[in-house]
Amino acid sequence: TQASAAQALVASLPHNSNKPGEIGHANAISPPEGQHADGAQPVVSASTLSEANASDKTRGPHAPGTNAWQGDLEAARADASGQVLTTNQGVAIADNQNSLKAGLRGPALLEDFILREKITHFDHERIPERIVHARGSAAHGFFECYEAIPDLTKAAPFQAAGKITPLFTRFSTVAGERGSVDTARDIRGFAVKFYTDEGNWDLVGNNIPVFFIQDAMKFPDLIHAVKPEPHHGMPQAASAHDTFWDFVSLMPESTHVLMWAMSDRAIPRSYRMMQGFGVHSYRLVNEQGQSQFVKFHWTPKLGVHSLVWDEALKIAGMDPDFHRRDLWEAIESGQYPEWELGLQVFSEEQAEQFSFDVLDATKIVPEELVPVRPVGRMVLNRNPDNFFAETEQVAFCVAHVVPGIDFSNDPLLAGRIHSYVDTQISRLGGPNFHELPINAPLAPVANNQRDGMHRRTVNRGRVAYEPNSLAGGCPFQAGAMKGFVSFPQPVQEDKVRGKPEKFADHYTQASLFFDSLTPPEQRHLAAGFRFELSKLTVPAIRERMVASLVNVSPELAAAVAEGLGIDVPAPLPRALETPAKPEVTQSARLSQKAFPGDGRIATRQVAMLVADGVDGAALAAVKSALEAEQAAVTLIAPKLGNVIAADGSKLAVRGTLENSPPVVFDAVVLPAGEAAVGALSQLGHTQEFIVNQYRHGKTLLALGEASALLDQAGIPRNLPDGSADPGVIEQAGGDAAAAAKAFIAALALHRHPARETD
Ligand code: HDE
Repeated sequence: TQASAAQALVASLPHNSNKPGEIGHANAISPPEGQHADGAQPVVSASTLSEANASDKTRGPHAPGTNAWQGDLEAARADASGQVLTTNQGVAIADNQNSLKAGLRGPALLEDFILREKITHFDHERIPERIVHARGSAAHGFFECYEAIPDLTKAAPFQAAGKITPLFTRFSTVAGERGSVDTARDIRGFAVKFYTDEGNWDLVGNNIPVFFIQDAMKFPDLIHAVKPEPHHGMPQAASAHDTFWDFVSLMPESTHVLMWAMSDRAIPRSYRMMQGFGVHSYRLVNEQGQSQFVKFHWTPKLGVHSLVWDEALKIAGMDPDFHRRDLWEAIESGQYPEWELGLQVFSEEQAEQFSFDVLDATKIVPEELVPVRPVGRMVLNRNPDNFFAETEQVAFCVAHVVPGIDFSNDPLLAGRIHSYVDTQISRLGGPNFHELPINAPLAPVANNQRDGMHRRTVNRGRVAYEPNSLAGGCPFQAGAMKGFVSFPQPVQEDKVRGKPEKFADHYTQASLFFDSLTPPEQRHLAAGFRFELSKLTVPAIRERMVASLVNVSPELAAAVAEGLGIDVPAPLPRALETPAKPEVTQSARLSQKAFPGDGRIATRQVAMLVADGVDGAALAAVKSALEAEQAAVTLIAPKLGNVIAADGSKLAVRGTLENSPPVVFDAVVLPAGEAAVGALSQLGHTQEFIVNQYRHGKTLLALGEASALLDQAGIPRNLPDGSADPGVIEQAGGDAAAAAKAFIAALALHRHPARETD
């Protein structure tokens, strides 16, 4: 009874309805004073999926919203409900407030094993952070296959329509340390661990489809160049410094990814609103042993949307956890982010005809050449229970592939196959990291690997070798039908250190990207270069980089040079004077415009500025219209507490002008009501709020008298071309419902870049 009462309590709270399933969660939200109730039992929410198709190896169907790991994680979960405090040896602790002393004012005693155990454990709470991608956030979810594709691959997740494969996905920045800001200009990691029936498959990708270098040999150099400079440890989570630009300007193969990294792609609005790419060409292998190349694409249902740089800089100070919070809150509120997995599949013969080399990770395969075929979707529907145990200890390894997925000869990929397993051994303290609950596969594990640091498995019997007769020959080889067999690609050439010819074309696809962007995207990209290069202390590096840009686009180079106050230099010599003619010179799929999303405004953050005397009815009409669309509305006032509306009703305030800065909102509603507008107009914060919203291209709605606040902040109503700005909406005597409708339509556009004049 107690448990069901607790469940009812949690169900009534505005949280992810899957959450009550967690042991102890109900008590955690509201622990009865002085009481410790039993934990709530897991609750499985209603299912909409064809989970009957989940395989028996994944231990039965996983209803959406339940922990994929019901089996194994359940065993590892700890819950202290109803328990007394103990030492790690299970000895009950009588006093957790005072150390053992010889007399109340006397010296502490060495004998205090309880204090020593507690402090010793604390001293060792941290593990080394990831050398790259240290800062990240993750969530549980599932992959659902749209249709069986056995003709392409025998990989387990793709064998039946509706099949569910549980997964865990971690997003990250690359350069910053674990505690660095979320909104740095950087590539984002996009790593997915599929717990398939046939073992774990890790698809360790990024939100940008190309990389800085072509060969693993250069990776430590790249990372040493981008990390804080070693003499003074600055700057944190930023590529805007000499060593990074020194390196990349000497490595023209980086030019293509620099286009992406200086574009809006490197400052996503949300992890939920970015694409993911496997980057390398991989192989798909079917049951018959036939293989084709594949590039993996994740496309977000919410569309691809970005911040603007000025906003990203300000958010960094005001909410360094911006992306972490966004992901967490979306999942808690039941708005599960979703991506479609698409495959670009092409044969070896096709690849040979391309003007670029598919083994070169600095090149894309334009979608005009090979379209992306949707094969399934990923839904993230459950936040981790514990950041350290899951998000921090999860170990993604490029080497984790399953039958049906194989590698290409991409020389960058080859280095990665080695690196990830190696790094986990030091980061997670030994070779048994696969036993950590978050890393353990759902598929059974049986082998003769034994012992080592932190071994958890208690292997029985005296046999730890194969072949054996004493254990009946077990575990035995699976054979080619079931086991992993590498694709038998013929190899017959000289051992060399070098690169194929087409790798030397460093500019064609950089130009393709730039030329495929919309004018505002191009402006942002040029401004990205301008900002970063303006931070350099060595002018020669700046000039060398601009000289490289001349090869991409003289127009871009001129814009950047102008912004830096230098003349456009002569182009850098090209490694390949006459590159192959590209198949496409513009691609509609490179601009973010190609990914507007589903047109919904769910989870968009809307600020409503209020003060005493607001017109409560108008505000309520707009608020309920927004909430009907699942936007997140926050009432912001000069101070916390309640605001008294003109009709005497009370409105509860959730944020203040001081603690809720404009940059963390997608749009703002300014209230009607003479007294409220008068009060807000007296505050510098109000003007700053409105000006920031406007400058960052966001949607503004002025109800009733609030048009005066727009006037006071100097907000133009027209775009530079003279047409009306669709993102500045005034009720101006009209009805609130119509204003709300226009506001919602404008908010669905994400931003209004046509307004930008700086
Ligand atoms: Fe990584 N990378 N990387 N990388 N990478 C790591 O593994 C490495 C590369 C990527 O959320 C490390 O567990 C080498 C490309 C992601 O835990 C390390 C090379 C792509 C993550 C490592 C590359 C990535 C990592 C650091 C060049 C996109 C975070 C800690 C040969 C396709 C995964 C760790 C997570 C993490 C090495 C290049 C993506 C050291 C040697 C290309 C998303 O093993």
